[in-house]
Amino acid sequence: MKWLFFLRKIPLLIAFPICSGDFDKSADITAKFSSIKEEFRESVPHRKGLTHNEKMGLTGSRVASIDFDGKIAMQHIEAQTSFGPRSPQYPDAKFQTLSYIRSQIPSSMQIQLHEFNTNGLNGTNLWVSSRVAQKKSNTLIMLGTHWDTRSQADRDTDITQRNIPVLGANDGASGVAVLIEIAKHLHKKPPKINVDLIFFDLEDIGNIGKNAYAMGSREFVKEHPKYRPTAGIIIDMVCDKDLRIPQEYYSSLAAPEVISGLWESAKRQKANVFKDTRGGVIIDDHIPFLEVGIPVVNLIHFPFPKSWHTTKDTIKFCSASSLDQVGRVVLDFIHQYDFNK
Ligand code: 1BN
Ligand code: ZN
Repeated sequence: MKWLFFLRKIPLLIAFPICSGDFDKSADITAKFSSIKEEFRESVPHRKGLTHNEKMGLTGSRVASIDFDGKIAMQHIEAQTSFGPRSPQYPDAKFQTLSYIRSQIPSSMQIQLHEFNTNGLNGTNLWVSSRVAQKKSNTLIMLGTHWDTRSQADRDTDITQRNIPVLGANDGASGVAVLIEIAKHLHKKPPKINVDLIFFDLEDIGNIGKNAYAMGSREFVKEHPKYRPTAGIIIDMVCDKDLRIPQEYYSSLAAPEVISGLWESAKRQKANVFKDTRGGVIIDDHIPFLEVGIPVVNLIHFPFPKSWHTTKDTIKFCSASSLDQVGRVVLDFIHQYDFNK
């Protein structure tokens, strides 16, 4: 596919010079964890040659009432930001954040740490499996978000602030907050399909030094060549009071069925933060999956809010209602899958 070739060139096209960060202090935080040996997980074959409805297993008009609490999701943002920035130069905050996420995941779910080193940086992806339906369903949906934060507020209007790290209430903590609450919901109301939740590290260090965006998800895809979920959704920057989520460019092109399913869920859930318009070209954690043919959609606020990559990315601009809408739409999408499709 021609566009896939183009997609690989995008990081070069958007690259612009920014001072490199000081990552020499970055300690091996992941060494503090006992390394969990990764087990091979049964891969689910990617479904080809099916119609839109067959691929998505959508049944039409069943409207589930979805139990998702945006106010509790706000508390997860509060907790994460209380640890400080979660970028490579803050290993203690990173350790605390990983511990926090782990502590919030229901005990019925399995957790694996995927530790990696790329460009001289240590990273940890946290992989949660809620394979309740494992024996009954071949469908596996991957929900992902990044848990790291940007090491420099390089879009701050005040140039004296641009070396200060971003706190990442929206850009980092909001996606984690939604995934934690989704995990709790799935524990209480298990779906008929398998769901994985992956918290990616090192997403947000692109164009700082020689680093790229989405390094953690890229390492994950590279090191798990047999991991082939049916489809996936990446959630990023979803708490702003003026949240608007259009249909991200590459997601529309490469995962149109997932886009249609999500926007149908948005209609059912009356989630007006979802807009029926084409969004921007975003290099996020969905790209490494798209590159290997897995249809993954990026749900992201666009055009980016003013707080993006600035010192203003604090909980002050977040809203429980925005988190609530995103959580309900993703859960509606998951529960709409037909049994054993
Ligand atoms: C998302 C949040 N991203 C960074 N913070 C990805 C991105 C990459 C967005 C390039 C715009 C351009
Ligand atoms: Zn960012």
